[in-house]
Amino acid sequence: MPLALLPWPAEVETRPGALRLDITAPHEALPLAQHRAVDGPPEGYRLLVDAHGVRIEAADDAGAFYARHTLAQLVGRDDEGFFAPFVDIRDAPRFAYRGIMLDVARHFHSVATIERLIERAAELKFNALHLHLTDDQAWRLALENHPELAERGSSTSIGGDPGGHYGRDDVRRIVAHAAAHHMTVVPEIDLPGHTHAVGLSHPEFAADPVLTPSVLEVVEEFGGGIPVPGEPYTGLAVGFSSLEAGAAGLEGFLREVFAEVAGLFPGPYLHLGGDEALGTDRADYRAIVDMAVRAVAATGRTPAAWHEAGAADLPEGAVYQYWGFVTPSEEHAELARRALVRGGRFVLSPADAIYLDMKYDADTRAGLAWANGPTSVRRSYEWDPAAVIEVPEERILGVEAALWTETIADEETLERMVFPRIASAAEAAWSRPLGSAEREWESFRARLAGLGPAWERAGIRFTRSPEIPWL
Ligand code: TNX
Repeated sequence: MPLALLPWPAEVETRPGALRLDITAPHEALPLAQHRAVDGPPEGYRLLVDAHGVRIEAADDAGAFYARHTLAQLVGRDDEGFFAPFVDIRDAPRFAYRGIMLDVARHFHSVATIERLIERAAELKFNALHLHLTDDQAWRLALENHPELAERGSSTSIGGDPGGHYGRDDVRRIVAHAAAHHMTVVPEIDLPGHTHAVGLSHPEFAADPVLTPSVLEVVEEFGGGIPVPGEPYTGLAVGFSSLEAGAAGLEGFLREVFAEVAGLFPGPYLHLGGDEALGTDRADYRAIVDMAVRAVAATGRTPAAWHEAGAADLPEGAVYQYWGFVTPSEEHAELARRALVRGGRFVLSPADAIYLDMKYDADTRAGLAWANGPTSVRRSYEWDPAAVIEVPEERILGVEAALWTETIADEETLERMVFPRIASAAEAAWSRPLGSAEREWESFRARLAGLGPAWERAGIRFTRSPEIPWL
């Protein structure tokens, strides 16, 4: 019998026969499993289904959690009711970091939407939620030591859509919900570019907008007007804003911000952005990123940044998130090399594969296409994390799919962009390298089709891409 397992486990042995389950819905299979703690790899598990019942062995709670989700995916139904096929599965992730990023700055998304995203990503064995909390269009995090940032900086979204921000209780809810699903939250405060919204309450820290030809081109194509200091920006140009490296008090401000962010988010990483700072000169870029790195160091956390921060001086062990293409341009390859020499670790988010805001095809209503788009499900799947930039596999911390929300204002659109391509990222992050046994396109598209009914039952409005033989 074909198994719709996703991501595909390390070892699967099927046997003839099935265990009848006395349940009325597939997810009820979850509590039925017994869990025994054993030695083994972090987040790994063994799932045994035979005539005696279901047995789960795992080294930690996350492993047992993933075993139960694998079991839920195995459950089938026939005339006599629900059953689980006899299997012996041994499984553990290829990479320790398996992330999904949500941009809540370009469009605000509610706590309830974020909670549902956490639940659905966790089912696919993701363990990190990266929240892009600040950008030119908004500052979405209410801070006690700097309430003015969110008060003045979160009133709108792109296109003048409704704004919003997260208070302390919202953050606590998100962090707790993530933890209950074995996910950590990585907060991002983006700098030195993407900071127009900071200038709404702190004009003293904001450099004048730099209106490069590419900025003006985006204004021409998408509207939204030219950014005006002191006024909320509702267009989708990037690269025009910058913090002012020489501004008095900037370093102290960044320390206060990162200190409070660290208090709100207990995870190991603080993301300081560093991307697309096209309006910041190189010396200023390094100076400001250095300040942010010192601010993060003071919290005891590990700095994470987009890979352009290879041009700055991040400490050994810092995490660089690579967003270039699967085949890097020389410029991006060089930045990655510099990060490697500095002892960096990498999270791979190749934009032409797993930027979930790229259109699927020319007919996709929402989405952008700049990253070699449109991006078919097949293209989102057929790449391997170890074959993108030249780094040894042990320096690859993991993989992260990113959902930018310039064109994504509501939860239905979010779901249509995230599902099904999130499944491609799940396999890149968890399963063995591309080309091994089931980690290839034909197997994937059949298994993905098998997951469709479960997504439907869960009310997920996924894109029924014609590349997948949906049931
Ligand atoms: C690039 S690549 C961005 C974002 C945009 C996104 C849209 C990178 C780190 N930044 O600012 O939202 O493209 O696809």
